[in-house]
Amino acid sequence: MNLAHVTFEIQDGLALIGLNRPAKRNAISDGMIDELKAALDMAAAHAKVGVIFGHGDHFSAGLDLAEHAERTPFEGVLHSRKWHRIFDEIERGPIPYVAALHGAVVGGGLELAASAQVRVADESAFFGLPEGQRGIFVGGGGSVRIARLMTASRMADLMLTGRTLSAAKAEQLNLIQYVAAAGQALGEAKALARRIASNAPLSNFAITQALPRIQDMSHDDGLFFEALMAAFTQTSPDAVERLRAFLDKRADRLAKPRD
Ligand code: 1HE
Repeated sequence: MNLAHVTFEIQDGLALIGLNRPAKRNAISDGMIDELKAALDMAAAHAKVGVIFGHGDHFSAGLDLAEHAERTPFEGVLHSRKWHRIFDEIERGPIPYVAALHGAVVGGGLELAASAQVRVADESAFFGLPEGQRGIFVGGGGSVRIARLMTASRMADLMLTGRTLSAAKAEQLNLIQYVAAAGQALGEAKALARRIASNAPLSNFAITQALPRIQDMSHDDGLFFEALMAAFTQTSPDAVERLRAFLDKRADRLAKPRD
C-alpha cells in the first residue's frame, strides 16, 4: 500500500508512524485511517514497540470535518465502528504504543492518543474535545477511554465547555503521563519506546492484552485472569533467563526516580 497521509519507518526496532497531513492539521480522513491501519499491521509484523506522532505543528485536529459533513447517520455509525476497531488494535494489540504529542491534540486526535499505552506531550500541546461546539459526539472510543483516564466528569467538562488544557494540566488530570520540553516529545517518546522494547515481549503482550481487559472485569474475575496471565508469562524461556540473571546479580538494579 502506498502511504500518502501517514509515514512509516522502522528505526532501532521501533515502528515510527507519523500522521502526515500538516496542511489540514493532520485531520483524520478516511484515507488517513486506512493508512494508519496498514501501518499498525506493518508495525506488529516488524517492530517491538510503536511510536505515533504528527508531522508539522500539530499532532492532530481530530476528525476530518469536511468529510464528516457529507456522511449519513448510518455511514456515521460505520465510520465510528471502524475507528473503534483500529484504535482497539493500538490499545489491545500485539505491541505497545507511545504517543508523542504536540500542538493540537483535539477531538479524534485525543481519542487516538488515548488508545496508546503511554503519552508524552511537549509544552506546545493543548488538549480539547470540541465536539459540543461542532454539534457532534465523540466516535473514536473517547467516551470509554478518555473518560476512564480523566473521569467522565472531567471529560464532560471538556466537551460541554470546549475549553482546552495545557500539557501540565493534562498530566495532572491523568490524560498523559509525561511532559517534555518544547520540541522534545518525539525524542522522549522514542527513548521511552526503546526502554519498553527491552522488556520481555511476552510481558509487553500481557500488559497490552490483559491489563485493559481486566479493567472490564469484576473484582473476582480480574484477579483470576491476572493469576493465569502471571503464570503464563512466567513460563517463557525469556522469563526464566531474566529471573536467573537477577538472582545471579547480572541484571541492572532499579534506577532512582528522576523527579
Ligand atoms: C480541518 C480540520 C478538521 C483543520 N477537519 N479540516 N476538530 C476540531 O474541531 C478542531 C478544528 N481545527 C482547529 O480548531 C484548528 O484548525 C487548529 C486549532 C487545530 C489549528 O488552527 P490553525 O489556525 O493553525 O489552522 P486552520 O487555518 O484552522 O486550518 C488549516 C486548514 O486545515 C484549513 O483548511 P484550508 O483548506 O482552509 O487551508 C482547515 O479547514 C483545515 N482543518 N482542522 C477538516 N478537523 C470520531 S469522532 C471525533 C470527533 C472530532 O474529532 S470533533 C473535533 C474536530
